[in-house]
Amino acid sequence: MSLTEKDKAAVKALWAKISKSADAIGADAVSRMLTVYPQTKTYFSHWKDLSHGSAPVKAHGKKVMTGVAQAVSKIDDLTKGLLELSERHAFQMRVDPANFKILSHCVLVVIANMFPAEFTPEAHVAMDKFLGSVSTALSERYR
Ligand code: HNI
Repeated sequence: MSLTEKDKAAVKALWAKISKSADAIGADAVSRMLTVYPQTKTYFSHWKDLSHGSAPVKAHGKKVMTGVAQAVSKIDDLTKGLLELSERHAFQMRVDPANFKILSHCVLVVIANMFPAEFTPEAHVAMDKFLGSVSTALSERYR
């Protein structure tokens, strides 16, 4: 499902309100992913501590949200904008692309929780579609 101009505007408007908390959103989302879908831990076996609030979880949450910020800035062409990141996940990290949807869902849940007032139905549908498009773009290099 491609993003309409209205969706893009809604994503940018929501991002403007929540991006100052990006690190916290990322840390919580990664932590939830590892807890609820423990199979995702296989990619992070090189970390010393995978528990909630640990330094590597926080650092990784920050990294992931840098990727989301990049996606917001490249929202008009996500496939091209995220090509290099897709390449790294495909060939270096070798992440099963099914996991992109899992983490995206965790990000959505965290935003809904942290920003109930900003997470309007319009923002919700736009963000859901956006994260779906980000997952598709990250899967580009796997094909
Ligand atoms: Ni992901 C590194 C962005 C989903 C496993 N990831 C990064 C980096 C960014 C990033 C940015 C740092 C750049 C680099 O190292 O080249 N990752 C994103 C985004 C999503 C995502 C935007 C989805 C929304 N990554 C996932 C998922 C997994 C994942 C779902 C596995 C379950 N990522 C990794 C791993 C690394 C990584 C592993 C290297 C981290 C490290 O500590 O070495």
